[in-house]
Amino acid sequence: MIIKEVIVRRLRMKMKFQFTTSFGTIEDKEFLLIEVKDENGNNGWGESGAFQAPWYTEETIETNRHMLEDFLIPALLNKEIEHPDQVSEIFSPYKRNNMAKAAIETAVWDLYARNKGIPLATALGGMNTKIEVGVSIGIQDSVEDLLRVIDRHVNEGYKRIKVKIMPGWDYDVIRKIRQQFPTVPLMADANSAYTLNDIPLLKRLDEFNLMMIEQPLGSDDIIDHAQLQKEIRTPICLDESILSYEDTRKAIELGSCKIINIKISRVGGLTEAKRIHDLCKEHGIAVWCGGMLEAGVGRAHNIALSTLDNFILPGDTAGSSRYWERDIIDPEVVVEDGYITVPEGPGIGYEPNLEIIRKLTISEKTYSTKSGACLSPPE
Ligand code: OSB
Ligand code: MG
Repeated sequence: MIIKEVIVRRLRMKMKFQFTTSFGTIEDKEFLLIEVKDENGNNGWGESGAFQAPWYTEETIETNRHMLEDFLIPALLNKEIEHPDQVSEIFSPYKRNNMAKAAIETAVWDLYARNKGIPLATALGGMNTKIEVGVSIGIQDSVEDLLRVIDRHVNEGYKRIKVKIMPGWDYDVIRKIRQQFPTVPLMADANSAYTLNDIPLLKRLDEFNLMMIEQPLGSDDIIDHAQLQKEIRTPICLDESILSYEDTRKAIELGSCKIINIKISRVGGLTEAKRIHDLCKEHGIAVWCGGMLEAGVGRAHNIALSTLDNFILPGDTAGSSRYWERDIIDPEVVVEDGYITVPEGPGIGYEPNLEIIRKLTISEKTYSTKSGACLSPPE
């Protein structure tokens, strides 16, 4: 296939709740939606995980737009592509900017699977027909509020509860959760809020039988995490500090974690996500699929990836109705008894709803060879 046209849309979507983490609060969601079209007019869809501010990684919607417009789209347009694995090759001269890369690489994967008439999950080598999901719950105004939100999600059937923690919202909060929910599969995500000075506190969390603690230390660290893992029984899961296969290899070698949260956007696309998955499997490191509060297209990619066999822990890919009044895909993502049934249609298996997408679009730009809007990439 040959990519002849790329449409970059910026959408604004109202979230049903504010999402507070140790790094800040996300209210309404803005993100880039990418549509690629091939020489036959067939299309594929991708979504960027970048937020408005660089508080999870260094990327933002604007840095993504810049990377896409000035480098990634020009590098891709008019190239003959036999397999989506080639896209990360084509992008390799450009350093990092993983979310910008993933947004368009995932769209090419969708297009490829649609053209083959197979589900994206199948194109990736995934076999699971349903995936187990949990829910990630932000910091609330009070512990009582948090307990109510947890109760609601446990009753909805979610298979594990993840709560965000930060200094001042940690030990006592988890203790109260455990009092009310002694056996619920529970984990905590610190988004980098602690340092090695907090080892005594992090050790005390061992008494709550958490499934894991996610990214307790520096967002770029794998050294201190290795030291911490020696001191605590709770398995460490890395999120922010794993940006590539190479990061994964080093973290495993150092013993920095026992579990990895794979996010397609953070690692630069599905090809890299799959490589990380395979390496973890080889080393007995369990993985699960993280989330970026995605709308339907990004959510659909997460579901397809989660069908690979080492995704043995519940992911953060909750149902559409948890986030949105109305998602941008048909059908919406439905969670039943803690499971999502993997769609069987071609590509991501959900249809982006153009009428809804148009209503949410705040800007849109089309790139094609004809428009001449692109700088040429280095040869
Ligand atoms: O650390 O996993 C995280 C959302 C935004 C940025 C970082 C994270 C998260 C989540 C939400 O935990 C997961 C989701 O429901 O999509
Ligand atoms: Mg996290």
